[in-house]
Order: sequence, then structure tokens, then C-alpha cells
Amino acid sequence: MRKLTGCVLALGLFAGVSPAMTAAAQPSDIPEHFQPANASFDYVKREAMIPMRDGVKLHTVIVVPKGAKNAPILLTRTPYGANTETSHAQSPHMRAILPVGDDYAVEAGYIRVYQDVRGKYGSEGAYINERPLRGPLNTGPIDHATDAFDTIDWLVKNTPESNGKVGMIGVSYDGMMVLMALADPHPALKAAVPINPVANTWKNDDDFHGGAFRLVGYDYYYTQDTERAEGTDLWRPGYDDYDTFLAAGSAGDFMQRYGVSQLGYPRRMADHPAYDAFWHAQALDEILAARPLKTPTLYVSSLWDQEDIYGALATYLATKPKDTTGEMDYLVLGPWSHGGALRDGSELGEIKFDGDTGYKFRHDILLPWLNQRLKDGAPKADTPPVLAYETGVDKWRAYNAWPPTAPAAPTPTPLYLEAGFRLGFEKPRTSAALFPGQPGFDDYISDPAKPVPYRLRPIRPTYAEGSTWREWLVDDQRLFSDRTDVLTYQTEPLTQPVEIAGAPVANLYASTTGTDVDFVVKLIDVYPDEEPANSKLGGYQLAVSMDILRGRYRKSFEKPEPIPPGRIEPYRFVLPTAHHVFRPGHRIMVQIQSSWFPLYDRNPQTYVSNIFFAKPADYRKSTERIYRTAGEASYVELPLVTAPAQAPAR
Ligand code: PG9
Repeated sequence: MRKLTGCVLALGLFAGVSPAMTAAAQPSDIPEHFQPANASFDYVKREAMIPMRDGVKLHTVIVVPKGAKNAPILLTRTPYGANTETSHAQSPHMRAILPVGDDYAVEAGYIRVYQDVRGKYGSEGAYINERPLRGPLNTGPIDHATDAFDTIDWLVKNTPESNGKVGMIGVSYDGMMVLMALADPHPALKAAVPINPVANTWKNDDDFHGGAFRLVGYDYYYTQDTERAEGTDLWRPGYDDYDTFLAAGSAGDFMQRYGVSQLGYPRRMADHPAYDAFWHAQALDEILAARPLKTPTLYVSSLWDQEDIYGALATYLATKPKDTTGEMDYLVLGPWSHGGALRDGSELGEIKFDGDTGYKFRHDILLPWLNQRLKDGAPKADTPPVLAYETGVDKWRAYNAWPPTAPAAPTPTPLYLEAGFRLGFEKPRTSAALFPGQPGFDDYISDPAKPVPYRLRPIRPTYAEGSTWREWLVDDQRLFSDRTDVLTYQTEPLTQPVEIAGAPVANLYASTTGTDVDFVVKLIDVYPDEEPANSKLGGYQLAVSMDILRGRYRKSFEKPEPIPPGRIEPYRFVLPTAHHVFRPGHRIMVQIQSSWFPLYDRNPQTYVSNIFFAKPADYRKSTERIYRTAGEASYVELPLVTAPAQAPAR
């Protein structure tokens, strides 16, 4: 049959079969060099392999607005794929191929450049997650500061449409690339915008908070560090991450079971559970504070950042004292989750804001600030030193400094835990001796076999379809307030607004029957029972600031110490910055608990030298007592703004 068909075809006897197709050497349908018909596109896209000083070449995509002349360059260095970031659509329009958050740059005629960092996607070289700057942890000739320098040098010499001025911008990892470029900036780098950058991953950015380890990061390292391009997602035996992580045991056990222990960075984290020299040597807030300020920088921080709530503000606060001209460091605090400044910022979960705060930031704040520094002849922008969105009243406010100075300067004011699960501004007068029948504490049992979930179960993997990871910091905390292993204190409904601006500080006097324990403290705005505009907000418990401290670090992050069982000890830790008004009719609430799972690994509650490798027998129930007597008064220190609020800035 096959022979017959061959004969028939050879004779060209079938109607519609052209003689040319029967020829022995048929040309391929695929042209040697296909020319896209893109003459009508409003941009030109070029790809380059830019040589670094050590000979390694970095893959770079340069998108130039058609007909551009003397245009500034906006550069992002990323481990997430330069081609991905410049191919959001197959479109003739630059606005459509770039990320939505690049809208302002396209409208203003910027040349947009994305580059794959060393070792990722199209770039040569080895990938080292968060490769430390040259110094004790990196004795080689290159780092991300030199790579940014060499890239900028090449770009200004090889982009004829440019005016020779470059800005850098990026969120998260890409924001960290901006911070690293600032360590030794190229003179053509005229403006830098780190948005939610990772600056110090041990100190409350992605990987550790208060010394507790963020288990959910393993998903990130699995997709990011298993392949040069994007790896697969970390597999799961079931639907609910609460079960998955609980069944695995310690973080070290999880690494073994899921193959994560083959990856360099997770291994390094497990080797360095405390804030030791390894973490100090790569802490960008500490490093940049010691370098001269050479590049104007607009730090962007998100008030509900579920990944890097620390880096932008910490680096701003660390470097600002060197800004003698007032022209170098600027700060924007927005009502966003991670990266929200570059998305639609109209709402987060159930919480609505004053219009699209992301769009407003990009067009009214970011663009004029960039234009002043990057566009030839652009007018001076009227950017205030600090622009902060105030949640609760939904207003942008301009300040000269952060925390604000007079007349809006906050005063640290204790809000005390009281008997009867109340909160008040008056120090408790109760002493155990005066009221022998009444204990001066409240207590709960913390059971590592039943840790408190950090959000409503089933908890989906961080980046899975249907995951609410991005908005979990604004989840209703009502779910947890009546658990027997959560202490919940609240004020009466407020008769006056209570305004805070800055970082609340948790101060607990506590004892445990174990030898180690975690404390989670949540500062919550409780809505009135009825909220006619959105009934789902009736009685809603909105966290405005919350964090965790691993008890072994109560005296020092560098040198952990066991806790003497039964001894009352102080636990003081700084919570994330808030800028919020608790409105009349609302209550202020504080919740205290000893686990937050599986966001953080469980404290075994028995002191072991490295919790990553705790054994099943180390995990034990313990009883926690939180004291509220005159001598051992527990409280949350609020950065209370006593002066009347300023008028809205714009
Ligand atoms: N926050 C992300 C990150 C995770 C881990 C390491 C570095 C960065 C990110 O969004 O890039």
C-alpha cells in the first residue's frame, strides 16, 4: 500500500498536488530569516548580549519608542525573564507588550530595558540567589553593582536614541538589584526607584521575621532555583498547606522530603538560623548606610507587603541621615500589598481606597520625579520628601520626614493589656499582692501539634491558582480571635479618632513552661458591627500591623538563649510601620498567640541549637502567661499622633 501511494504521488496523479511538491529537494516552509511585518509597530525591540568586565554576557531586551530621540532609559535587572517582561502581548503597541505598571514610562516616551541577571534565562554565568556584594562573602571581581555599572555603561554608548541618562526601577528582587547598583553607581545613573526591595531578608523581608523562618518561601526557591528559566512548581501531596507542612515536620525535614535540600540558598539559610556575620555582611540597609549617597532615590514601601515589608523603609531610614541636601532620599508609603504600586491600587481584599492609588502613584508622583532627573529640560517636580497614604481615612499626606515631625510628630504611647481582656491607655495599678485571688496574667496552651493557622484553611500554596497570598495581610482576623490559644484584648468603641504614624512596638512580660517560644502580636482595627456601605465589613478585624518574635532572640538576634521555664521575661519587638486612623465607633484590638502556621515554621518550644533540624520529640506543648500587673505591664506602644491631622497633601 505504501509503495502504491509512493507511485501515485511520484506520478503526480492526485488532483491538487503540484509538480513542485513532488521534487526531491523541497524547500522548507520555514523561511531562513523570517522578517516580521512590524513596520507599523510603535516600537523597535532589540536584543543584546552585553559584555561584563569578566567576559560574561548578559541578555538584555531594549524596547525603543519608534522615532525616539534624546530619550531617557529606564532599566530593570531581573531574575524573572527579560523576554517575559517584554512580551506580555503580541502587539504592535509598546504599552501592551510591557507590564501594566510600565504605563507611565511608555506614555512619557522612555526607552525601556529589561535584563536577565547572571545565570538566569538568556544570561551567561552562574546564578547565585541574592549574590552578596563584593566583600567578605564575595571575594570575586563582580557583583550586581558591577553588572549594573557595566550594563549602564554599554547602554549609554550603544543606544543612539538615548540622552545618556538612565534610571533604574524594580520591585522585590528587581528592587534589590536597584539597591545593589547604588553601592557603586555609574555616573549616568541619575535616578533609582527600589519598590518593596529585599534589603535584609533575615530582618523581616522574605525569609525570616523576628528570627522565625518563613516556610512558604520554599515554593519560591523551587521554581526559581531549580532551572535556569522558570522551574516547575513544588509538588504537593494534598490540597491544604497546613496539612502538608505539618506532616513534614521541621523545615529541615521538609527540605529533605521535597528535594529542596539540593538547592544552595535554602541550605545556606538552614546553616545560618541566627542573625550572624553571614547575614550582617549582606544586609543592604547596613551596607548602604555606610556608603556615600550618589543617586537620588525614591523608596517605595507598601503598608500591607506580604513579602518585603521591611526593606524600603529600613534602607530609607538608614541612609536618610546622610542626605544633607534633602535631594537624595524620598519616601512613598502606599496602601498596597507586594508590588501593588505597579498594579490597580483601588482595593485590597475587602478594603477599598481613594481611587486607583497605584495609577496615581505612577502618574502623579513617580513620573514627575523621574522626569526631573532623566528628561532633558523637564520641570522640577513638586515631590514632597515623604508622601504617605493614611489608611482608615483614605488620604495622601505630605510630610517633611518619616516618622513625621511636628505638628504631626508621633509620641510613643503605651496601650496596656488590662484585666477582662480590655485595652487602655492607663497603666494597670493591679499588683498580684493586692488581689491575691486574681491572677495578674492571662494564659493559654500553645500546642505545636495544632498551630494557629495564619489564614483561613484550606491554605493554598503561595503562588497556586486560587491562592489569596497577595491579600492575606488584610484578611479578617475574626477567625482567630476566639481560639483558646489566642488572647484577644480590645478597647471600648472609640469616641475620638486615634491616629498612628510609625512603627508600633510590642512589649510583653511573659513566661513559658517550655524553654523557647514564639510570640505573635497583632494590632487590629475592629469595625463597628454594622457597616452599611459594605456589610462584609461589619465587625471586621483588620490588622494594621502584626509580626512575630522567636523567644530565643528576645535579648539578641545574634546570640539566641534558652528561656528559663516559669521565669517572667520582657519580650520587646518592633512591628511593621502603620499610618492609620482608628475611627470613632471602631475599637482597637490586640491579639497574642504563639504560632502562625505554615507561614512560619513551628517553634518546638524546647530549646534546640538549630530549629531547622528539630526532631519530633522536641515539639512539646507549653503554657504561656502574659502579665498585666503594675510591675509587669504588657502593652503595645503606639506611635500616637496627638496633634490634629494635616490637611490632605493633594
Ligand atoms: N519577594 C520575592 C523574593 C523572594 C525570595 C527572594 C527574593 C525575592 C520577589 O518577589 O522577588
